[in-house]
Amino acid sequence: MSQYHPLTEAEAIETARSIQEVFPTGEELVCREIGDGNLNLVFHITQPATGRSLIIKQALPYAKVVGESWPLSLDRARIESEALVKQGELAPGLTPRVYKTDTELALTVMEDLSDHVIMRRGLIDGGVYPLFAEHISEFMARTLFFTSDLGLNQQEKKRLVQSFINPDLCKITEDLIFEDPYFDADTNSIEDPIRDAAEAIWQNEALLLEVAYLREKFLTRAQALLHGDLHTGSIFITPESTKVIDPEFAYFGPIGFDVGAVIANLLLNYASQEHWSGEDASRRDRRVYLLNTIRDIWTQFEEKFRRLWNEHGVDRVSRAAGYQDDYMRRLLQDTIGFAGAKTVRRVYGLAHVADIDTIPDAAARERAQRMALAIGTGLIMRNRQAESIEDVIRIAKQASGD
Ligand code: SR1
Ligand code: MG
Repeated sequence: MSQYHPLTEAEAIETARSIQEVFPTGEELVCREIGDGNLNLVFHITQPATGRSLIIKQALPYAKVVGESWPLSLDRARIESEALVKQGELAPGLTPRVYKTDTELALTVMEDLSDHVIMRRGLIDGGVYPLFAEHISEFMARTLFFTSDLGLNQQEKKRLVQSFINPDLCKITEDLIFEDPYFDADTNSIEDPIRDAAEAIWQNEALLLEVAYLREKFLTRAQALLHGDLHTGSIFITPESTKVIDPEFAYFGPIGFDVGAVIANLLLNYASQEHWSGEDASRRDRRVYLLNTIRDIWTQFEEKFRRLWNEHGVDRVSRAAGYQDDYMRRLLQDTIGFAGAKTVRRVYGLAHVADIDTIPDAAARERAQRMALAIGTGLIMRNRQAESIEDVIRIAKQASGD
């Protein structure tokens, strides 16, 4: 019979105490449940006498954001742990350390990153992260290249695909990103002032066709092991350090889905800069910073991915003249399309983003929502024609009038 049950705080402390490398001495441990995400419990265990600490993340058998009516497989905790370990091996220093995994209890015990901030919060507070583009491009280039057919033996890759079949969490994405925002679904959460913009999207046949193509890629293209939910809430950051967390949506999918997720969340923050009143110069400065970061991320990602391919490629056929250039062009196009879809869903689908939702002034919030929708739909419409990351910059500037 399954041992699974949600941990009490006392049990979380007992689990933490078994991690000798963090708590070698017996002083008192204190536990606080700090989970503010959509799906899981997160226990923060500290030892006040020594200042040592760790995190225990435990999956619940349902989506916390909705309740028990939305059951979810606990296998996602195994997938998350295995993805964290794999990504840590492929991109050293860019993930938290994993101390222990318990598949029965669906938990992962890991490094406490409380000296970092969640990047979404950091951006909302005006943080600047000069090394972010370098770090996240490194994380994506290495984790995605070395799990693709370009960087991993193809038989080995197929075995890995098997262990990362993640139907419940993929279904969340299929519904919440590619389906529900495109009709009047119950899951949508549309503020009244922008209902007309949502309705216009539902009527836009050309856009719906592009979304169908993007969804087909998400459903069928097992290109590499994705993080699967690489938004700024899945990144802990300081000006010097970047740590990618929460890969519970990991599965083999299209590479552009991860790269697009990062870009979309920077664009959502870009739109949220409407919160500044009047012609504040800070708004423009923040937007310049965000667009430069987006450009750097793509440029560095492309350069690193190509270098890995040229130095570590395992696939003879993929050396055919012209193939790499065409692959990278398609990857950019996918990135732009997925960035668009990920932007739209965060404005009026289930689970918005704090960047926009916390703008107190209703008129400024509406401007930000409309801008994010203009950017998102612009990217979706552009995706298969895109030539360069400058297309993203242009679409964002057009939407903001900057
Ligand atoms: C029901 S889960 C809602 C969203 O939270 C996660 O971060 C994913 O993005 C998911 O779509
Ligand atoms: Mg998450």
